[in-house]
Amino acid sequence: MKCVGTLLLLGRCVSRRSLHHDHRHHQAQQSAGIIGAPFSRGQPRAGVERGPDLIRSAGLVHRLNQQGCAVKDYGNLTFEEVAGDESLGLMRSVRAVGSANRRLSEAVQKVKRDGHTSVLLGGDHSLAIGSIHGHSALVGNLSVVWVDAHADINTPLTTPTGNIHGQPMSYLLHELQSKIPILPNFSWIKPCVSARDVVYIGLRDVDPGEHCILKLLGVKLFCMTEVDRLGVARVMEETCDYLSAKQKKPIHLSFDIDAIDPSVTPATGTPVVGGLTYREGVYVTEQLCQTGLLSAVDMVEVNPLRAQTERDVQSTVGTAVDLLLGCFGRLREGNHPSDYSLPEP
Ligand SMILES: [Mn+2]
Repeated sequence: MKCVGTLLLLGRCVSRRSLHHDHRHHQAQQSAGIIGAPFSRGQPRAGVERGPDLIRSAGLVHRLNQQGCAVKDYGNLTFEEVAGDESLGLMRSVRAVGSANRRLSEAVQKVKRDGHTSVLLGGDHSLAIGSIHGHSALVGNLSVVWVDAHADINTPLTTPTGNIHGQPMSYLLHELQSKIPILPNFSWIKPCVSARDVVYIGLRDVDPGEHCILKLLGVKLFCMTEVDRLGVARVMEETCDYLSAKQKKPIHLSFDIDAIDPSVTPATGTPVVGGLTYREGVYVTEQLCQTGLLSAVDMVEVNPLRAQTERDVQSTVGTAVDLLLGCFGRLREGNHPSDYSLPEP
């Protein structure tokens, strides 16, 4: 709902703003449960399995602690080789993707059971299957905010590439269940998200089958055209209004680093020009944090082997860290602990 028109609406906006303020304090006390998933079989480019350790070595845990956020690092998951994982038509590594995500789903369930906001460090975006499945298994119905250059909603039958990192949403949506063929190691996946509970931000490279699905299901989306037209502030206002219009559900943020413009985050497998700026990306995380509903975050597709220079890697990883800090209450105006006492001379 927009902040224009009647006094009634104005009153709503004021009260929502004061809610936001309360949530800042609440959110700063949320704890992060970090899971590393060094997994790359959802796409063909090596290197994305290095994401979790790179993001950690850029100081993620220390910096979260510094801003008053408790952290438990659950370490990296291990994924064994899956024997006899032959291609099924175009589809590659189906069994490996299925079993890795099953393991991830169980790990996310454990993190949620322990009371943390789950943080998945990928790995490629096929991991959203296990991350969202596990999150939903513990908290029930949830909203998904998918920030990505791509919609990742191809079915195994519409995919032009066979890469499962371009398909995770199709396995998760109730509405697409009848379009998904039986796949080995995928039978444990139960659709757990409704199309009306999904918001896309940053789209600019959408395949024909994906576009058909998005229109057919009426999925809420802010492609780069909408970001240009409305500005990121209104995009986030409309996103938060849309998600809280019905019942307020826990939010799952699935952030593909390729949503950000490749001039800032070039170290990724499928860069697309014309993306979100660093500031727009950080703004998205700040606003989602302030809803007080952020319950799980994925940060995926950081691939150092796709960079030209060490500086490219640092810019990409540093941006991933800053986006995660934004999810946990970092404000660009500055932060201070509630028990901070000014020194007296
Ligand atoms: Mn993606």
